[in-house]
Amino acid sequence: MGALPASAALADRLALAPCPFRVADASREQLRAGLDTHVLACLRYGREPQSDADPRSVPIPLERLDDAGVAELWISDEPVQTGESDGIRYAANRSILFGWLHLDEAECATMERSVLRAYVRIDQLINRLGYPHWLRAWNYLAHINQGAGDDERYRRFSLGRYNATALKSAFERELPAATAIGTYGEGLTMCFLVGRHRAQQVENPRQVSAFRYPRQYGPRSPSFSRAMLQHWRDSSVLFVSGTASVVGHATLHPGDASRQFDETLTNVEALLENAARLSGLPRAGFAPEAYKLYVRSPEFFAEVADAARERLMEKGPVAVLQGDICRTDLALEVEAVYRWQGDPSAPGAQR
Ligand code: 3EB
Repeated sequence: MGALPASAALADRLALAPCPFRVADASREQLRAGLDTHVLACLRYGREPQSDADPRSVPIPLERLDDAGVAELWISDEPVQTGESDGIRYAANRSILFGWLHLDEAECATMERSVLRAYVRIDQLINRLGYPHWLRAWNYLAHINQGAGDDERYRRFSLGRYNATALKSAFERELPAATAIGTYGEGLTMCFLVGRHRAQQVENPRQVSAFRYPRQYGPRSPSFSRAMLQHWRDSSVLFVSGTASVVGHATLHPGDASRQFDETLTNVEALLENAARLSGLPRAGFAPEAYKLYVRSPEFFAEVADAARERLMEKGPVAVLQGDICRTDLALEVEAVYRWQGDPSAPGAQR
């Protein structure tokens, strides 16, 4: 899978639409007036996040440990159309759709079946509306580590998700970038971003693909890609999955948040380099547009705060959220949206 010659890649890019969204942090004041017509999604954080009737407003019960914004906005380049169908709320522009649904605790009692049905419902909706390609999924599951062995809620979630994705042909290449994090709330909130065009899967050479994890992590492997890369006319976007201190398939540095943080950023860098190699886009042109740092406890955040400030917060917006990571030996996890806009000084750059 070599990169296209630069001239062909440029010609292909000119045939694409401009990127139809950006990600931004929102303050409480910005949200008071209600959501603008261009907002695709508003992810509201907090121990008891506000919820309202707007289908784009998604309460995520995770405490925010930094003192920046209270919500993450996905902003469309044109007014969006909203809807609700089969319990799924969504907003779309001409090329992407953001949607979400909530399963309550009663539905989580039959997790495998409820998650399978939720994914099938989502697939039916996005196929009907014409946005069949998965880019990104977020799964916020209360009590994610509850239950022993294969009865753990996270493993039961993974089994339901696998059963849904394995229904599709060539499914391993179509898996979205994903996050699975434990919350203080109840039930499971699933958010997703899908598009009209297929994105490119990017795996991490330092890590076994999650969809190939061995049996010891559960009866079925977690169905997600390490990252997905989508090209637009003016820029390319790399959706980076939840990334932690996992090398090969093993957790490294259990109990040491600081070394886990270093290992995690090494993983993100390896992923970016692989995205650059696969696409032919110079690494130097990729810049972080939005970052999240999930930490299991405020104590772990205190251990990495200086490093996080220097290595992440000085380079772009970062939300720090307290939540449980899906393996109990992981202290933290990051996720990111990177945008490639070209770097005129880099060799091989096209713009
Ligand atoms: C890992 O590398 C860490 O099950 O959707 C990260 C991102 C992790 C997504 C998921 C799990 C998921 O395996 C855990």
